[in-house]
Amino acid sequence: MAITVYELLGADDRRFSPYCWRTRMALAHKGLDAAYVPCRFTEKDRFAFADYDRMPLMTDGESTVGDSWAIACYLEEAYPDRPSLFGGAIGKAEARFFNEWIATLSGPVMRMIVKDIFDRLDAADQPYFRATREKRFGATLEEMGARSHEARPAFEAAAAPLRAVLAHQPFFCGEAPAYADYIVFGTFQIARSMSPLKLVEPGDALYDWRRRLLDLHGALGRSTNAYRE
Ligand SMILES: N[C@@H](CCC(=O)N[C@@H](CS)C(=O)NCC(=O)O)C(=O)O
Repeated sequence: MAITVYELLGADDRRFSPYCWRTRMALAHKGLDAAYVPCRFTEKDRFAFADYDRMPLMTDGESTVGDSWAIACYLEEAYPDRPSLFGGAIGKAEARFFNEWIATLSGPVMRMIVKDIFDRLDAADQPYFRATREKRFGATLEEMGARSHEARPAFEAAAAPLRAVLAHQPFFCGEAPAYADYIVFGTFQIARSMSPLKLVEPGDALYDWRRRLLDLHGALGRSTNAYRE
């Protein structure tokens, strides 16, 4: 069966959606090939058949699945003989926690880089992004950019338990990476591909973890245009 994923596209072929990165890594973890259809915010008509207006959206034969968590659950059920994304029911329940908790980390990251994202979108997408994000944040993108440093303490507070875990094990899922790692990785990928801001520096356990994630699956994470290692 052929798998197709509709994923978000920025300028210069940047694949920057944190949710789409979760799906990319999940498919690679399962060893499944997929055809990727890059879509800008203003090109959602490409998947109008789906009655779903977000990315990632995946089709697999007759199945159409939207939402990165739903896709991960689908892949785990549809391809049980491939490497597991969750490692069983307990791991799935814990990954679900990560799926909700990640907003604690990604919220501050978005506040730090939202203007940078705007700057690296295709011009056709910028008016839509400005209108929707200024409404969401209740501030102009320029105001958000000028105050980006104010979100740093919230990012560091969210990063603290992640660093504490990495003092004991190389991945959030233990000795080997799995879906909870990919959830966190997506947030680092949007920053890495769309902003010059350094979220983590060498010497930080999170930097080393991110490097391990970037090396995975044939260095899939490095396949997008980005600012740095
Ligand atoms: N809960 C969804 C969220 C997906 C989502 O919000 N994707 C963004 C891209 S990062 C999107 O498609 N946004 C479309 C828009 O803002 O119009 C998931 O986990 O996949």
